[in-house]
Amino acid sequence: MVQSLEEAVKQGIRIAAVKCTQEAMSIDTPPQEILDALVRGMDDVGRRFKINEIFVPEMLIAARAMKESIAILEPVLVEAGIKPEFTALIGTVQGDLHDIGKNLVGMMWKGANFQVIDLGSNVPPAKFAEAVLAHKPDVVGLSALLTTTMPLMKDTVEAIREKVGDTVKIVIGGAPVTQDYADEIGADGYATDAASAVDLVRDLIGAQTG
Ligand code: B1M
Repeated sequence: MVQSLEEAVKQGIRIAAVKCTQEAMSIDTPPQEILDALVRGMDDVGRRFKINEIFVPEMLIAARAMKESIAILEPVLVEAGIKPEFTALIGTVQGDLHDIGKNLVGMMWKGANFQVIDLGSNVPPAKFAEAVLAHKPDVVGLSALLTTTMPLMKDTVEAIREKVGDTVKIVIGGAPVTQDYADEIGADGYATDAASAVDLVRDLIGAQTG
């Protein structure tokens, strides 16, 4: 059953994913096993996205299948005391309204079983810093799509470091952003796309969620 579930997520077949989740639950499959199948499915989606075998629409469709399955599974996960081990905070920096890439990164992180707190777009540095203090995430993701808003990434990194120093990993991404820029502003990492953002964060925080 969990194999069919994994396949349904890989193919982005929402109805099949939901049905498989319900069936797996009805025969008392351990919730962790069901969750692992969902994560494996999304991992495969990320892998194929990175090699341009699939594109943004397919990834969105697979993420939706995963999301609906998780929604059904959630009460059982809660009951079993299974919760994501890692928390990620994400947002698009101040002045920037582009959120499609940021949303994709958030979805892939959720697919990797991180708890994701999404601050939205046009997020001022101080708001990021306050949210880091409040939620104590393992990682913060900053997205920017405009050359004019890239400098806000630097301000945001500084605002976060001022509050919590190096205790949180900060990763950045977005079309105009580069690894050199990440190094320049003292971010811990840069990812070119949403699937690579999963690998990057797993490496940085040593998460064995895959
Ligand atoms: Co805007 N826009 N836009 N826009 N827009 C661009 C970015 C632009 C390249 C178009 C162009 O001129 N060719 C250009 C930027 C030029 C520049 O700065 N170099 C531009 C401009 C100029 C503007 C306005 C200034 C236009 C104007 O009003 N004069 C304005 C600015 C508004 C603002 O933000 N303050 C504006 C507005 C808009 C819309 C609101 C209309 C809309 C955004 C809707 C929304 O997001 N809700 C929009 C759109 C859709 C685009 C384009 C067409 C598409 C962006 C997108 O969503 N791509 C874009 C041109 C283009 O890219 N073809 C453009 C798909 C998305 C999946 O890719 O976001 O790159 P992307 O995310 C990727 C990676 O970058 C990475 O992963 C994702 C894929 O896996 N990634 C991360 C992203 N964030 C990451 C974070 C990570 C890791 C990886 O770690 C945390």
